Amino acid sequence: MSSTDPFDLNDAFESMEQILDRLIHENEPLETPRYTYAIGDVQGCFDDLLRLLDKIEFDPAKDRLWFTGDLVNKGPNSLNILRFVKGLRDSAITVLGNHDLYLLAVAAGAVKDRKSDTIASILAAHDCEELLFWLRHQPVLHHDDTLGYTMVHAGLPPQWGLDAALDRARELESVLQNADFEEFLGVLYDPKPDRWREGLEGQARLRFIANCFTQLRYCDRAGRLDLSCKRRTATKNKRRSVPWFQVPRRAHKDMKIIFGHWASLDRKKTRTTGIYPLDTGCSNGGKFTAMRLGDEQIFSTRCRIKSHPGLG
Ligand SMILES: [Mn+2]
Repeated sequence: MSSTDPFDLNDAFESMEQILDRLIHENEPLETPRYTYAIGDVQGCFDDLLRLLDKIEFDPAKDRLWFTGDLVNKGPNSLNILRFVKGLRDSAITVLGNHDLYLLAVAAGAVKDRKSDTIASILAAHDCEELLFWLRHQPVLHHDDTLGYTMVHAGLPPQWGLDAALDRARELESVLQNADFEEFLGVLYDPKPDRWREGLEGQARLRFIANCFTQLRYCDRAGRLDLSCKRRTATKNKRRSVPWFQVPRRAHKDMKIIFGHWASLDRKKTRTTGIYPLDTGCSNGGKFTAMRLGDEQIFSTRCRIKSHPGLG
């Protein structure tokens, strides 16, 4: 690695401000990136992220990164991650995950933080307000027609195809970007309603949308969300929950969907056409994974940091 490499790990932390300065001042908008890489949940593992970027020889002037969300919490360096991804500007796209919404909810006083959280450094930072403003202006769904991929943090209910998912995403994003967004964060944490109908209104409608994009793992064949299920053994329950991407006749079966959130899902065993799970458990001492869009080559590094266990 050359001494001018922006991701030189030997002084990664000392030179954070220099790195960001350079990226902000030299990083022109990318009209046609050389490569686009989708990267699984970072969860505060900043130095592991830098090692992965080093491995793929990421150049912010030429390449673009997609992040599956949950940039923060669990790992030790959530503050640096936010500054870094924000500083990448048009070279990075992230969708919001449940931990990102949780950070916003804690900051808004809508929920109390937990002992295992590692977001205190963000809340105490001089640029906290600016970082959180940026964060709540990130999308919950990203779609690229040219590349042909769609990215969410968690999943989609079986009733939504691309157009419906895009509409629902823009509905939720407009609320998060509104001045009274804190009111919504106060009613976010409830698994009900668990089933989509077009007539859902108000906070119930928004909560269903947020639960799909940021929390979903299992649902039944009718699309009833089962947010209490985390593992495959849960499929034995009488509602016959299945992973959201294995519901028969789902409206999104022709889409290519990139997502995170589900570290215990075995990517190699998933083998569902068009389904790309990228959370490989970085914050729990697992691997960190990037997929190059187009040829779908996988790059991974083993993570060095074992952090607090908890919900993915
Ligand atoms: Mn998550």
